[in-house]
Amino acid sequence: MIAVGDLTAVKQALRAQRIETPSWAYANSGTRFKVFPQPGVPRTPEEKIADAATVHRFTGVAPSVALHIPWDKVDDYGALTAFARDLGIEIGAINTNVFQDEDYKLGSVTNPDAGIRRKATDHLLEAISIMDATGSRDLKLWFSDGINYPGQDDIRDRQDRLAVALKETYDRLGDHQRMLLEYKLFEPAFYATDVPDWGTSYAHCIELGEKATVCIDTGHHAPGTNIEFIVAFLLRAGKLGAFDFNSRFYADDDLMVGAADPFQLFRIMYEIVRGDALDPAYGIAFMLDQCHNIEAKIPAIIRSVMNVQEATAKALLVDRDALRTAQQAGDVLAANAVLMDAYNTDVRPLLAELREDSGLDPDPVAAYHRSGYQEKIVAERAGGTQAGWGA
Ligand code: PSV
Ligand code: MN
Ligand code: MN
Repeated sequence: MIAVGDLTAVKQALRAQRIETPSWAYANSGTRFKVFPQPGVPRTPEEKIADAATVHRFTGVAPSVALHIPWDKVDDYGALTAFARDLGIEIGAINTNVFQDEDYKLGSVTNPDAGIRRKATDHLLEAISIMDATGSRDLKLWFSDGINYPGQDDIRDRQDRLAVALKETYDRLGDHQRMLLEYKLFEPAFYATDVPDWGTSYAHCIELGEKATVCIDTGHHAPGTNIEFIVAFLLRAGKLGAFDFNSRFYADDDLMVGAADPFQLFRIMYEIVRGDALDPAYGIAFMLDQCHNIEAKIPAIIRSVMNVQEATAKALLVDRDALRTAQQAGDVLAANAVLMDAYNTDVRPLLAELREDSGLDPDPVAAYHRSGYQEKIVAERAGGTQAGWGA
């Protein structure tokens, strides 16, 4: 059982929690086989921002939206920022795209062709100029770079090329800007990816300096990888900068966070709580990186935000004193039981109460369905755009 005094701190932490939603999750998406268009999806960056603001309106904890360049390219980023602010949200991380151009067939910043490397690096620099206009703190880098066949290119030279591009980009960052380096085991490269794992990302970030940190996308690991270990390690090293949350059953499935393995999400959030890293002031960006190919998008994103909140609430309910005592005593079963007690607590009433205290509907998905927003966007928007993949 949880003492009432503890609950006050739990509620306070949950109230302060922030989750960023991605612009591309609001747009049409699919697999390499088929994109199933949905009525009412956004046609412009402004409409994606409006949907993100709607998610924030019903959840109260999603006050920023990540953009993806060039999918969200506009002429005036200052105006776009003002537009977002008028709707009550901020523009968050700027995601770069050096994977959808013919030139990048053999890689972007690791391409053997210096001219193509220049073009890719220039795109990263351009993204920082966009950050200057939007006031964004984070530049998020994901590289599809890699090779498909042994011998195709020199693995070590590619690391050198990567380091050069990262350094030039890092040096362009302003005082209050950061670089998030995301890793991914495979896909689209199937033999050797240039940033395949947290260790590679970590090593480059160490070389670059304190403004470079690792982004953990929960879908980017080999099956069975202990992600909470990575979280604990990077927190200890001061190098965890962000999460891209999503769920996977097989590969980079981009399903709703907490859908495939809510227990894993709880274990991750426990390490965050253990590291006192939940508060936005600590500096970790908790972002979603998902695609809603067959389910309704806005309700799925609201649900995802709620799933993160539920895992977080359970993590906050872990009796850390009891856990420490059991661990120190070497009482394996008692220690495990402390964790499981928290995980098995139904936190939905607590979160419902918290929402009501903040003037929100206790059931954000139901409130969204009642709001008429979906009907409005279906009526107003004809021919929504595609997120970018799966064309
Ligand atoms: C591709 O795997 C990817 O899903 C990465 O996770 C990026 O974060 C995302 O696309 C947006 O570029
Ligand atoms: Mn990602
Ligand atoms: Mn991904």
